Amino acid sequence: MTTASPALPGSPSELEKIAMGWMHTARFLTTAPELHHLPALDVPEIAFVGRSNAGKSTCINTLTQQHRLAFASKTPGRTQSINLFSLGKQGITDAVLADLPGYGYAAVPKAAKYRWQQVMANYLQTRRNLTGIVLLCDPRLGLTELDEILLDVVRPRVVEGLKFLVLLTKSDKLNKTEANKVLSIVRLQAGGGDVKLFSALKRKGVDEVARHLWDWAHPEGLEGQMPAQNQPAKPNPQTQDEEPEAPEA
Ligand SMILES: Nc1nc2c(ncn2[C@@H]2O[C@H](COP(=O)(O)OP(=O)(O)OP(=O)(O)O)[C@@H](O)[C@H]2O)c(=O)[nH]1
Ligand SMILES: [Mg+2]
Repeated sequence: MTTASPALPGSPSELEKIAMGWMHTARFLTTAPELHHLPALDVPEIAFVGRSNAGKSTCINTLTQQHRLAFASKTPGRTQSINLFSLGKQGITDAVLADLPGYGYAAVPKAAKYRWQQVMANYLQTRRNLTGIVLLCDPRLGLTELDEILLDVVRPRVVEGLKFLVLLTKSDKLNKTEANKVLSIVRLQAGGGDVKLFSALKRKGVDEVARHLWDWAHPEGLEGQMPAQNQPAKPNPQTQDEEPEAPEA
């Protein structure tokens, strides 16, 4: 393994750089207006959820360093389907990001609102490969009633190990005192879960969040990332009498 050179204060660490490179591999996979249109996948999936206009699509574009990957707009309700983006070097998908339509947009007709709430609750409760949820929240609104409902929906899965991160987006709109205040309030509301400040505009928290998501998708760490020629030789199964033993944790 290569030894990481010490990072200068404020500069991205070696792992953050790896995570940003990984994020940059993002490419469009598919769009699904309903749950049953989503392909069954066996790689970790990370969903971006939150109120309409919270900055989900912009956050994905910022993390992936691609301006037009996800549709972002001043008009709330811009994202109307579940959009999946593949991540992984050399065209090999090792994780997927999911950009979800936002909730809470007043101008959406009641029936459409209800339908979407059902689709989202279903997605969050049943998507088998869902590994982590990033809940984006405008810190000037804080966690709203609809966000609390979402927290209730996902709580049983979080208890079972689903990863969870709250991002306070548009933090460029707050001064330091306001930011610290909302950070501690939302930390309490989120029951001690991870809460971070984020700004697409000022690029605040970008490297750190990329690293966080990389960790979610690569629980085996850098060791699992070694190129094949550096890994210990695998026994040829055709020359084995028995099943190979599971690698040690
Ligand atoms: N100042 C500032 N504006 C932001 C930031 N992130 C997003 N925005 C703006 O917020 C608006 C909504 O952003 P989107 O990314 O489309 O929001 P969304 O959550 O995907 O919205 P829906 O698709 O409607 O659910 C756009 O005008 C963005 O430019 C940020 O960090 N700072
Ligand atoms: Mg969007």
